[in-house]
Amino acid sequence: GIFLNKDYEECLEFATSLAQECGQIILEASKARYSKTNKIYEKSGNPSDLVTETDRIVEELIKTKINSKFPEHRFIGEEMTAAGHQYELTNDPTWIVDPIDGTTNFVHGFPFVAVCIGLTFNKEPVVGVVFNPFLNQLFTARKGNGAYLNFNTKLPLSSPNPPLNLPPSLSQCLIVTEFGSDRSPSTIGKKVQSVHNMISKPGNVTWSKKNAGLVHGIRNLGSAALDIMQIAKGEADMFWEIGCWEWDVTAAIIILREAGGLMVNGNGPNEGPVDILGRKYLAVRAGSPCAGDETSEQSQLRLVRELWNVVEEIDCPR
Ligand code: 2AM
Ligand code: CA
Ligand code: CA
Ligand code: CA
Repeated sequence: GIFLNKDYEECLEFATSLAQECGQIILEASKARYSKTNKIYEKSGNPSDLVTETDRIVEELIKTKINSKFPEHRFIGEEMTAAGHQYELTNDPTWIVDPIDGTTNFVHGFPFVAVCIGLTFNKEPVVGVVFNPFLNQLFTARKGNGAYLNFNTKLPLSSPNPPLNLPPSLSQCLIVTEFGSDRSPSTIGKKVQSVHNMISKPGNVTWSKKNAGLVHGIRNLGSAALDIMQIAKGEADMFWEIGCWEWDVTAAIIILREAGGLMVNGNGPNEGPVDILGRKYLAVRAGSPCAGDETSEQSQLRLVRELWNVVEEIDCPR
């Protein structure tokens, strides 16, 4: 059927309290993260691809609660997918969930961990909640209603005034990226090369004859969703990641968009809307145009093209 504004509102309220409940579970579990009750497993024997008991418990809780509240909605979660469950994204209302984004952080107590609950309708993200219980930061959005931090701080943090300018070029940008869990030499080699291209520019002579940087800096929080929240807040300029999945980005995309940010495909040239199942993502924050006759979106796209130019094309099948 159709989705009305009040339906989005009800879904967002439901997802928000569910995320808060899960956040409590995650916090409690992290206090016992090396105990026998919270086992840590390596997926396919890969020490950089972890899953814990808590990931599974939280996903199961979310799935159960969604099924009873919205029995006609579909559900996609990272851990059930890891267990071999097949699915396709349809036009039906579909909840796309990452019970713990930043599992490696969770295991170590590094406080950038989030539960992500997103809802798509007609394959587009329409409701999103990203909650970091360690820092007590709750990001929420529903389509057409803006994005908020902890209910009453509107995003980006500079809104409505003063409108932050977009950086005039890539060389003034703070970039957020991740290395992901795929450490195969070809993938990681291209990611490292891309980071190299972003961070230092051979022959850039503006600062010295050698040793000059290209961008202002690169950050890596260990949670793709929280990386994107930094863009939604306006505390970093661009996010680039190849290899994450729809549950990392669905909730984050609607929050980012409602905060005026742009999400496109991670490898160009394709300036159309991001392929949510495409595993390649590039986000730019909101901001006033940085050149006189440009719109904000034109300025954002100019930064996108600059970044596409310096990153490697990485093959990343589903
Ligand atoms: P996870 O903690 O839910 O597994 C850091 O690696 C970030 O990238 C996390 O958000 C992590 O999600 C996500 N991630 C996991 N596997 C990935 C992969 N193969 N490529 C890129 N990102 C991945
Ligand atoms: Ca994972
Ligand atoms: Ca994730
Ligand atoms: Ca996860």
